[in-house]
Amino acid sequence: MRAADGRGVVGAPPEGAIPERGPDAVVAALRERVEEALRQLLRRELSDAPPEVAEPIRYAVLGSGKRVRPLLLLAAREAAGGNGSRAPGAAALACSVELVHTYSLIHDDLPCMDDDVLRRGRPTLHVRYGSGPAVLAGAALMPLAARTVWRSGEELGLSVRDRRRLLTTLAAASGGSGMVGGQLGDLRAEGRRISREELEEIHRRKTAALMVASIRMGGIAGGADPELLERLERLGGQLGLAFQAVDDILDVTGSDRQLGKKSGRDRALGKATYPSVLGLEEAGRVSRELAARARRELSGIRDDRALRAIIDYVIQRTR
Ligand code: GRG
Repeated sequence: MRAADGRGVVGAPPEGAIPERGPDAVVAALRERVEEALRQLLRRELSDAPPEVAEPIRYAVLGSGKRVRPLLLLAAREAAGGNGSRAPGAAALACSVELVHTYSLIHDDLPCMDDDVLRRGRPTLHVRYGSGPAVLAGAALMPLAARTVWRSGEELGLSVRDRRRLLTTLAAASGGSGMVGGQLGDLRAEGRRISREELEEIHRRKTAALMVASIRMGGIAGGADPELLERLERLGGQLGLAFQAVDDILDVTGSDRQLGKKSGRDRALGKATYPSVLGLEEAGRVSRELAARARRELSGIRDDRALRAIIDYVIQRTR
């Protein structure tokens, strides 16, 4: 908001700050920034890539994802005092975690993994373009994510040390001790009865690790001190599990149309899920408890509006 003479209006929020509105509007406004940044990023970064790779990447990345991980990064950056999600580089940095997430979905859907045919309301990438292009598109997204972290960190004016911290955070969460390790645990647990502890260990790696990394990266980019970073990471860990619990519940209760992917797949594949381990009702109670624990971590955070809105969104979502 600007006065006619171009000066800021007295009392108006700083330029780029998340507007003062209800939780849904806060999430929607942040998501719009992420969508625009993703379009811009792919326009720039894929201009030289062969169309056989560029087109599948665009198809996968620009599908109708919920963008929860980049939203978390932007919200955590604001919580740490970063100056507005419109700051040059902020939304681009947030895109980096969405690129990693998209790669994981592409590979997760492959016939050699979960063999899924529907994703984000459309045929999965290998169904649309074939398994070869899907593997290549997924593989290309990882280095693109790393490059995006480095470039956007530079744009944000972050030190080389902080940019390295961002990169190592993302790499650790995506690799064998994070998402890939969780995927292995998930595949190994198929058709087996496991305990809640074992289930949560899988989900901590498979799903929560990238959410924790997103939040930590936002904190680093916003200049969070070690204490705040730890609090943000604890919040991310609880929220990541809550997110997965809701995901598992929706797989039982939702329709293909509502979810944009085939429902009932977890049961068909014999996956270990919150409802299969705890029952549907208890899974619902646990998801709310996890979200409540995530909310409790907000107590030491001054600007918690966006994080609070995302927690509410994650637990109330219907897709
Ligand atoms: C190297 C072969 C190979 C595999 C990589 C595939 C993989 C490792 C890991 C996959 C783990 C995975 C898919 C985790 C995500 C779990 C999850 C809840 C996904 C759904 O996320 P949403 O609901 O999806 O945020 P949208 O479509 O909204 O972005």
